[in-house]
Amino acid sequence: MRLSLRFVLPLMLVLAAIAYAVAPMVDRLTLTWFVRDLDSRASLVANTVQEPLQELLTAGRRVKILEFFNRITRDERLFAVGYCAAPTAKALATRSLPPEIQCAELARWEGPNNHLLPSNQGPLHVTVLPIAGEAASPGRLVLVQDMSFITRRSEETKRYVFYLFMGLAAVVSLITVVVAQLSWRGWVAGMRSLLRGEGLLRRPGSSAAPTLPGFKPIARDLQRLIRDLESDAHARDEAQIAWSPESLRAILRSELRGEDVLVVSNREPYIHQRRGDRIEVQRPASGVVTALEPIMRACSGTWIAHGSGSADREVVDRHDRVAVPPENPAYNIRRVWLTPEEEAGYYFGFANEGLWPLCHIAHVRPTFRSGDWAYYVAVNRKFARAVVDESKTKDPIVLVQDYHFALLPNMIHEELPNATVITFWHIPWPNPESFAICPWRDEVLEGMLGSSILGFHTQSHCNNFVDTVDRFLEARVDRAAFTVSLGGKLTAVRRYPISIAWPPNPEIVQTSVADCRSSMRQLNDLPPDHKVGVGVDRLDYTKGILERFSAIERLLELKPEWVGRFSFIQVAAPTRTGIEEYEHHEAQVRAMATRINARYTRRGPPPILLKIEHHDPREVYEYFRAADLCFVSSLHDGMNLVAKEFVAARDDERGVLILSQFTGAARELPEALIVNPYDADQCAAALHLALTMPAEQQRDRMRLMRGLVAEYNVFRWAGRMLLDAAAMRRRSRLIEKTARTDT
Ligand code: ADQ
Repeated sequence: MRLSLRFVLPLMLVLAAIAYAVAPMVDRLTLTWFVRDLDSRASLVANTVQEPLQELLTAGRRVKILEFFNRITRDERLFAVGYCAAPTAKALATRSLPPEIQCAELARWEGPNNHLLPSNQGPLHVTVLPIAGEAASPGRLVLVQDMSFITRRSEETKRYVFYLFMGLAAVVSLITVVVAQLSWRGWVAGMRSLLRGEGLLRRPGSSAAPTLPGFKPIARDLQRLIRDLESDAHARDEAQIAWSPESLRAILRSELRGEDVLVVSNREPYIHQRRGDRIEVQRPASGVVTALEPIMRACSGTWIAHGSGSADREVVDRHDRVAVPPENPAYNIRRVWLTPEEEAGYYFGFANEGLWPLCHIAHVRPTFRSGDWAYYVAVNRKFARAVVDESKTKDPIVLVQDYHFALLPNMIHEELPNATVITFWHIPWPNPESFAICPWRDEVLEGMLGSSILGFHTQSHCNNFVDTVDRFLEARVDRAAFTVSLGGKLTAVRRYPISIAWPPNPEIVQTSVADCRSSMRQLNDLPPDHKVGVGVDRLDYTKGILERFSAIERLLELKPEWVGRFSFIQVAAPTRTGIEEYEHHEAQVRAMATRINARYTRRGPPPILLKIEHHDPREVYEYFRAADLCFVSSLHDGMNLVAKEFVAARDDERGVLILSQFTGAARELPEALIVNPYDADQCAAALHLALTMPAEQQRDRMRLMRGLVAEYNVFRWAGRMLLDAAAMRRRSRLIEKTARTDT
């Protein structure tokens, strides 16, 4: 509209100016025509009156002549009539004859252009014509005609010309504006979809072929530019920030001030357990809680999670909320209650017997049951309702955690289309062939694509996901921008490698390395100079604990000098008990440790010390600090935080990390001894190398790894996702604003 006015007003002004210049020309032209008409009319009148006038003159009847003249001037346009017999005579004329017209001066009116006489009544037209009379020489007939009607007509003509030009201006403007609007709208629509990242290759909401091919080069250039600017900004921002809970909070305050932030995870950050007549608050040792809690504190957000503690129901209010941390409440947990059947189907069934083995290539068959799937759908729906209940605005930022909630992003998107859903998938994403066996593969993919940002630990997980979508869904995949567009919803697929808090909490590293070494050896009846390796895992088949034991056995076979001089302490937390596969795995782990120990116990301490129990983080860090090496042999692992925790624990810059090549961590920690856990000989060689590695080399490797973990800590992981979400929201608000001002 504004654009139209900007264009039409100048056009109208130009055309008005033209009309103003043209009108006098038209006026002069019409005046000439009118004068010519009056001349002809005068001749006509003269011819008509000639005969009767001559008769009256011959008869010398002056009074009759005057009556005759008065009669003919009744014609409203004939103003006056006179007759001059000679230049010296007095005019015989109607009273209306202007005094300027004297018989002696009639020559003045006889020239071709001398007919106009201005007067008070308006201009008059004077015609002088010869008439034969009683004298020898001809007299002169004077006809004076009223020209005021010409002035009136001239005014009308000018007005008409002006209106004509204005009408013309309006028509031209209208046509121009319609044409301009049509092409502008097309352009704006193109730019808008381009900025949304959809490019201009497709109509919104359709996966049809390109509609505006002319925009393709601009689209590509602009997208590239935006990407370059964004990655530059990332690199600059990230390099400049020392990531800590404080800097994360500060960034949130500046970038996401006043935003409504929600976290959804299966596990809650604080669990209330009943111990007799006391209620105890447990804080699960989880890197994710450590990373997300500063966000919750900064935004006073709400954390939605399954209420699984035995006293959880006792402490919530009537909205199922409880303020945490208990000692200094800063945010709320909203607890979602699940029936035992729901928990069995959604958590143990579809999530842990279906998706977990499906996404980990660990050669354990996934089990898919339609009953489990039904519970998975229902529980995701339950959490979606909780998200809607808890959001204070129509466009909250929702951080969805992990494979328990594959369907939740789209369910949120359906209810709150303006929400920014950031989904982080903590486990690997397999290749399309492996994923294809899931009977609800399309539903899972479509559910995840309700996210605005979908995060994985590594680029290869991102690639696998995009390949899977490309193979099975009618979605538009942009591999340059790494975005997927399904049904008009755009999802950015990004790599956000998770990490741990840095620096580690001083409480968990307060015992010196020397004290940790001696106390741990004493506790386990090991000699002071005994070499010790450590493994810390959930008792999960993906962690490669059996392969680790095989490598230890192989070491003892290949390098018998280590028998009785080296022991491996395996700390294994029971997990997902109740699932047959896990029970079977635990039995296998126990049996293998027993068998190997039986084989070598005769010559000193047992090679494997198996501790199947949960330890608190401080105890775990004491094992890390006491050990000579840490062995992470996962068969497939999204990241593996144990590797990073071992590095963080070694402020003495000693100790060697042996790390499976199938962990996300292996991409970030190349200074570890990288191994294939399926290759027992190679792993045995790595163990030997670690046990004999000079202190200097240990220090060099450890220093580099510690630098990386310090720089890419968990606050950076969370901060980067939120900065990306903030940028995305700014961009879409800008597009909305542009759309509003254009309509
Ligand atoms: P997990 O499979 O649980 O995590 P991991 O990353 O190693 O694997 O984290 C395990 C955590 O549990 C560590 O903090 C560790 O210290 C702790 N832990 C292990 N055994 C313990 C024990 N016996 N007692 C006490 N604590 C113990 C999933 C993915 C990973 C990904 C993380 C984070 O499978 O690939 O790195 O999420 O995204």
